[in-house]
Amino acid sequence: MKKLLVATKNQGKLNEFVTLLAELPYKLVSLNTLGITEVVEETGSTFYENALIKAKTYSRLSKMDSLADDSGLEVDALDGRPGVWSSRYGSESMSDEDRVQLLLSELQGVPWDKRTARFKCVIVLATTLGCITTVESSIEGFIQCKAQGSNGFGYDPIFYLPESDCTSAELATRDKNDISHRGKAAKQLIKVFK
Ligand code: ITT
Repeated sequence: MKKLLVATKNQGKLNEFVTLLAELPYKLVSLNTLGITEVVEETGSTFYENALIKAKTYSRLSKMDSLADDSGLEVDALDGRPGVWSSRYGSESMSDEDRVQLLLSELQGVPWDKRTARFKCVIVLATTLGCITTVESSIEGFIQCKAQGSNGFGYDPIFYLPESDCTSAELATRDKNDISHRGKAAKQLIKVFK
């Protein structure tokens, strides 16, 4: 079976990709499995640029077809922040929980109708032959005032989904994958493979 590197250091993303791409006729391998520890600097100013940097660099390092995801949360009341800085929001040493609290403090006093936000995800697939494929998607929601739920990762506990009437951390993995930015982008990628 052909191998495909899912090039992420984020365990939450990796877990989601393993489920999302299960139907592909590829054996998915992770950076950990390959012992690749290089940290790729995300110097781009868009999700696409960063996903491209990660996919190309890890494909070169692994000599394998590789996919990378660059994603994040855009909050309208913060002019789109943290955006591409979502995993580096605050300081690099902060935990997901610390970042959630920082975001909540920045939004203190912002009324519900102004707490609109979206998760965006760009996935780039870079093959060893230099072929680049890009898919992207997003999901709209609101930043609620306190964290709820323990599934998922990152900002899931404060991302309220009106159609589900709960946060994305309260959704079962399968339900999050059905509607999430990453889930919808991954479905497009599967179509490309087919
Ligand atoms: P890799 O670059 O190694 O893939 P990363 O976590 O640094 O890992 P990004 O630069 O793409 O990845 O940052 C994505 C951040 O956006 C992630 O760390 C979360 O804070 C947030 N995020 C993205 N998708 C999310 C999701 O489905 N649920 C919650 N938070 C998410």
